[in-house]
Amino acid sequence: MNMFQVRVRRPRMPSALERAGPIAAALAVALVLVPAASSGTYADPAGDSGGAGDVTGVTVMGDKVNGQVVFRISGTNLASGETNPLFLAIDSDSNPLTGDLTDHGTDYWFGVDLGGYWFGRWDGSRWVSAPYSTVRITGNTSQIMISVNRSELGNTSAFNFVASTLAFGSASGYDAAPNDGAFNYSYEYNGPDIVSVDVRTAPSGGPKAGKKFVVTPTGLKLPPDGRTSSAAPTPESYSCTAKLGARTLVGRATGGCAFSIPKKKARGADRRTDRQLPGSDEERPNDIQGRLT
Ligand SMILES: [Ca+2]
Ligand SMILES: [Ca+2]
Repeated sequence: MNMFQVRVRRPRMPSALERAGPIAAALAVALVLVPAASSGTYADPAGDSGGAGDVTGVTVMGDKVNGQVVFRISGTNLASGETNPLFLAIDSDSNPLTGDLTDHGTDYWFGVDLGGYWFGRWDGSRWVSAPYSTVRITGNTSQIMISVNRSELGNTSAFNFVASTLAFGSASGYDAAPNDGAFNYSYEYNGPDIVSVDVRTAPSGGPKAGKKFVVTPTGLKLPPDGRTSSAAPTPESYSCTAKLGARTLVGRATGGCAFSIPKKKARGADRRTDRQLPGSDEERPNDIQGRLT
């Protein structure tokens, strides 16, 4: 699973929450997000490809120890002929401003058709053949599997990618997964590398004794992927756990993210308790800090 802890901790809370008093100081909320593309599984709609192969999903599995990564691209009519190829574009440095700037900053590129495949890399000014000693491509028209080691992908640890199809000749059509921007995959997290998350709370000023306190994630920030939409992606689902001091609060409503704050301050509630929460490993690099707005 690809889950991300968002610990809304006092040290980074905005001033409004800092002024909210001892309850805010003692409350530690952990938010677990399941982003759009959890567990390395990425979806694309069916029926949006015209006469081209229709990509409906990509599953990515990377071994962060040996570096092999496997893309399992599912759909219909995939790579079914020389006029209906399948492409996998990889922006190996998750940077749309390096590589082929006309194509999401793609640095490596697979083209697969019925007869074989081509694997290329951007050499700074043009596409050239890439070393392929670790590449294996197998499958059929409903699933194509592309396996490659990161040693032949610029030793990437996280990358953007797009799976696409293009039919030309008698049939015509095109499909891109995703429709806008690119998917992101991190070996470390077996899914997208979430940079941060925006969180809304009610009341906006922070928890108050005797009142309900609700946490809602409003948008995920992922590495830049060249998307044109300004709307932030949202998690597919999320859940919350909360402690007030040493006391666990029972959450209700969506994701269990609505908490009834007791009227009296819990004994032993202080910031140290927050830091002693199980799993609150403050050194984890991908910890996400909720931004309370
Ligand atoms: Ca599709
Ligand atoms: Ca790039």
